[in-house]
Amino acid sequence: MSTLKQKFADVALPFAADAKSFIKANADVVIDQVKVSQVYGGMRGVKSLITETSQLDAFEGIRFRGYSIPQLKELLPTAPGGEEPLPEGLFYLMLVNELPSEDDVRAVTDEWSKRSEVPQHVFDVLEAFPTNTHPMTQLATAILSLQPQSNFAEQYRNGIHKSQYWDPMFEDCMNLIAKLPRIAAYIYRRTFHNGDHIAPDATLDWAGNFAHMMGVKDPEFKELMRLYLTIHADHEGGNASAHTTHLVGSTLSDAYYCLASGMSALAGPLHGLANQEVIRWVLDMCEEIGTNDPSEEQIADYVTKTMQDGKVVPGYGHAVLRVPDPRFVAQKKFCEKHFPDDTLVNVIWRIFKVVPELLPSLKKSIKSPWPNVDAHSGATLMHYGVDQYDFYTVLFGVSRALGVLSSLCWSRALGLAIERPKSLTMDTLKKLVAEKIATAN
Ligand code: CMX
Repeated sequence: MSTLKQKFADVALPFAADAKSFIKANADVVIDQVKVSQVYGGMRGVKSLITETSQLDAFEGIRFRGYSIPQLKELLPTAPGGEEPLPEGLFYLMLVNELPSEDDVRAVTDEWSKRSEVPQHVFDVLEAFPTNTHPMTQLATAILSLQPQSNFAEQYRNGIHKSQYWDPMFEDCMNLIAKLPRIAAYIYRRTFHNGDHIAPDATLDWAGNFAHMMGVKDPEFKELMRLYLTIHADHEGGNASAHTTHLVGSTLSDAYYCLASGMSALAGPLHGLANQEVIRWVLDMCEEIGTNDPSEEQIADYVTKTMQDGKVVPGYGHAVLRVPDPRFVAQKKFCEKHFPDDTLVNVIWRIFKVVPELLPSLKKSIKSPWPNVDAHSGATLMHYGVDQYDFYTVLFGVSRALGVLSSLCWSRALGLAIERPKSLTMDTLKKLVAEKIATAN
C-alpha cells in the first residue's frame, strides 16, 4: 500500500468509527430548521451535508482543514525556486488532515506522474468531437470515457465488502487526478492550437507540467497555475459541483461518473462558467464603449445596462460569502506583484471599485455585491496569452477535482448514505404553511 493510501486509512477509518457512534448517540438532536424561503430558494444555508475537506465562512472565506489561503501560501511546499503553493500539498492536506512536508508533496507528484498515462481511446473519443465543441463538454466526456478503468466498479461487481469501498475509490481518484492535466492540455491544444500537442515533462510537478503541456512559454505561468489550481480546489460541500459529485457518489457510482457529473454542474454560467463569462462581458463592454481602458463612469453605465437587460453581472455575488472572495484577493496580489500595469487587469480592479457600491442600488435583494473567484481569473490568464476564454472553466475543473475527489474518498470511508431529501408540491407546501399558521394562532 502506498504511504498516502496507508495514511488515509489510518486517519479516515478511526474517524469514521467515531463519527458513526456520535451520530448514533445524537441522532435526534435538532440542529437546524427549514424555512419556506429555503425550500424555494435552492436550499440556501440548510445544514444537511458532511464534508471534511474544507469549510466556508461568510466573512473569512474558505478554510481548507482550518487553514486560510494566506496561511496555505506560507505553509504549503513550493516548487524549487518558486513561491506559490503546490496543489499536491493541498490535496495531501485535504485527504489526511495534516500539513505535508516537502517529501510528502514530492511523493504525491511522483505517484500522479506514474499514473498519468491516458489510454489512446480517450483521445480517440475527443477526436470524434468537432473542434468547436465547448471544452467543458470535451472534459466531461473524456472523464466518462475513462470509466471502463474504474477499480471501484470492478471490485463492486466482484462483491467487495462495504467496509472496503474507500480503497478502490482512493485508487480511482488518484488515477483520475493524475490524468486530468494531460486530458485538459490535449483539449486545449486540439481546440485552439491545431492539434499541435506537447509531450508531458515527467520532471515537472502536476501544475507545472500542465502549464508546460498547454504550451505557454513564460515560466511564470507555471507559478500562476500552481496558485490557480490550489485556490479553486474546494469550497466546502454545498456548492453545485461538489454537491453534484457527492450526490452521484452517494449512489455508489464510481469516481468517473461522479466527476463527469460534477464538471457538468461546474459548466453552468452561475457557477464555474462565470470565469469565461466575466471576460466575455468585459471584452463586450470595451468593444461597445470603444476603448480597452474604460473609466469608472463608463463601467457604471455598462453595469446598469447589463442589469436593465435582465442579466447578471458575472463574477459578482455569492451564495455564502459576504466579503470580497479571498480567492479574488489572492489573484489580485499575484497580479500586483507580477504585472501591476496590465491594462485589462486594471480594468478588473476598476470594476471592483465600481460594482460593490452600485450593484445594491440596482438590485435591492442582492446579498453580496462583492467579487467572487471568477471576477479575476480571466484577466490573469489573458496576460499570459491564454485568451481562449471558452477554456477557462476547464482549468477550474482540473483544480476542483482535487477537492471533490478527496471528499469522495472521505464519503466512502465514512459510509455516507445515498441522498434522498424530501420534495414537495407547491400544493403540499401551501397546506403545510397553513397548518403551521393555524397551530401558531
Ligand atoms: N448580478 C445581477 N444580479 C445578481 C447578481 C449579480 N452578480 N448576484 C445576485 N443577483 C441577484 C440574484 O439573481 C437574485 O435575483 P432575484 O431576486 O431576481 O432572483 C438576487 O440578486 C438575490 O440573489 P443572492 O441571494 O444575493 O444570490 P444567490 O445566492 O441567489 O446567487 C450567485 C449567487 C453567485 C448565483 C449570484 O450572485 C450570481 O448570479 N452571480 C453572477 C454569476 C457568478 O459570478 N457566478 C459565479 C459564482 C462563483 C462560482 O461558483 O464560481
